[in-house]
Amino acid sequence: MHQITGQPGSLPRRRFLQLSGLSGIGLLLGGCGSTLFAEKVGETFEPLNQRLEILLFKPQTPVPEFSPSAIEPDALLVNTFGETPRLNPATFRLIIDGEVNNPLTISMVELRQMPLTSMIIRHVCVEGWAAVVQWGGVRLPDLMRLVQPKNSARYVYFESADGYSESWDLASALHPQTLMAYQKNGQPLPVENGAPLRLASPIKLGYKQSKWVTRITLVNELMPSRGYWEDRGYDWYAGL
Ligand SMILES: Nc1nc2c(c(=O)[nH]1)N[C@H]1C(S)=C(S)[C@@H](COP(=O)(O)O)O[C@H]1N2
Ligand SMILES: [Mo]
Repeated sequence: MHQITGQPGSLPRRRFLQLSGLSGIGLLLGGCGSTLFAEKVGETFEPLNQRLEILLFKPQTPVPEFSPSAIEPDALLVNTFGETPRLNPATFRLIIDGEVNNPLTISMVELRQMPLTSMIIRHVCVEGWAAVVQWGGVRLPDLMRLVQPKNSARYVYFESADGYSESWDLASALHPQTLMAYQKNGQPLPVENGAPLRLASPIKLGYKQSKWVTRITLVNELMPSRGYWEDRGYDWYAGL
């Protein structure tokens, strides 16, 4: 996994400095109580409780990655339980809410301004196939630092535009290789693979990797529904 240096492009200088603060430089400007993304960035380094500090800052064991020559472009089979939703990336907003101090609504433009992480990992589906894939996107722990999970947060729900849902333990959501991906094999994420935004992580089975994620909700207890396949008898933790 490696972080690609942010591309300031046409961003105003102040904005770029705010966003680059996410990677730890700390050139941050204060927030003022709005739920807009721009106002939240400055609150990134508020102190968290110790358990969350450990999860966020003590590196969890990274999964070894593959070299670019190992990518298997044709091996990733599209696996969708129903209709493929077609979301407009220009109006798309990801909501992050629940047991957090700073609920957030964030656009694709803003997500692309955050540090881009690229990784080459193996995707494993329980139906008996696997594929080495490159994913590019925003680390979920970076988004978690923005929303500031409360002490009470234990689990994370992912809601998808096709009606799919998943729940994860907080530690797995905070793993450094858990991404909200918008690129696949160096290209924009195709719609059938979850555009504009999907989960990608080397530590969970394929059915945990929700596509078309529209909402991330932190909770203190699992709800009766723990996920689309889990409700049909599949393992909840589903670790690799
Ligand atoms: N929203 C949504 N996400 C989903 C699914 C789905 O049906 N809907 N299928 C899951 C399963 S079983 C797998 S193996 C992967 C497949 O991802 P791909 O279609 O990009 O290969 O997506 C997962 N995420
Ligand atoms: Mo799967």
